[in-house]
Amino acid sequence: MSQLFSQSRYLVSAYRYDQLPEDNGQEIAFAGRSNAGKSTTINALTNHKGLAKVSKTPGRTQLFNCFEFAPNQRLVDLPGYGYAKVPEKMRQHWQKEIDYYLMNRKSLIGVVIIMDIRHPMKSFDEQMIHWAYQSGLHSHVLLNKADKLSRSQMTKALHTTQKNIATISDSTTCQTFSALRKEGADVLSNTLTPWFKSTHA
Ligand SMILES: Nc1nc2c(ncn2[C@@H]2O[C@H](COP(=O)(O)OP(=O)(O)OP(=O)(O)O)[C@@H](O)[C@H]2O)c(=O)[nH]1
Ligand SMILES: [Mg+2]
Repeated sequence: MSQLFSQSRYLVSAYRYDQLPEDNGQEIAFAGRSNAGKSTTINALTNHKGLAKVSKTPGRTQLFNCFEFAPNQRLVDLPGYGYAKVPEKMRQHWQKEIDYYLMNRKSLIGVVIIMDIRHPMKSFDEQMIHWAYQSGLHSHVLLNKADKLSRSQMTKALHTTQKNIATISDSTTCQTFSALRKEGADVLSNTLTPWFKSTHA
């Protein structure tokens, strides 16, 4: 497994786009519905339990949380989308900030889209894949919480999702994953490492 992400450290949390680190270097964003496991995935990838805050309460990540694993190379944990219980004002705020971030962030080179394997390809997920493809960004889908399914259900979900993705994008990759058990962390790490152009790729 690539060790690229194991030196990650917490950098900053931003409530607004203009509080993010300077827009240089390269970064990838972790996007997905609230509670899909974005923060747990960052912890599995970096092998740092507790680096990104995990909660049983959906809507927990209400900031852009930035982690740096090498000079000017970052992982960004985005607030979850689509959680109805988040107050309307907060939802609007985040919709606006995330949209602005996705449209304007020059250092953004790719997105990891995290879905609950039991409920994949919701409307926002599809939009994110479509947008990444159109924008020429790298994109990788994680079917997370695979530990909740049997092997055959898991394989079926993977094939169905791959077929659905192919109707939107021919460059988006997809894998099954369990952030909780770190199953698939090596595949994830090996997929993301070549996205970063540098001496360690
Ligand atoms: N069974 C199982 N549970 C998981 C897995 N990954 C995350 N969880 C659980 O799902 C819940 C949400 O995980 P988070 O990582 O906080 O999810 P998030 O997408 O960051 O959520 P927000 O920050 O609210 O958008 C927690 O209770 C995790 O322990 C997994 O692979 N398997
Ligand atoms: Mg989170």
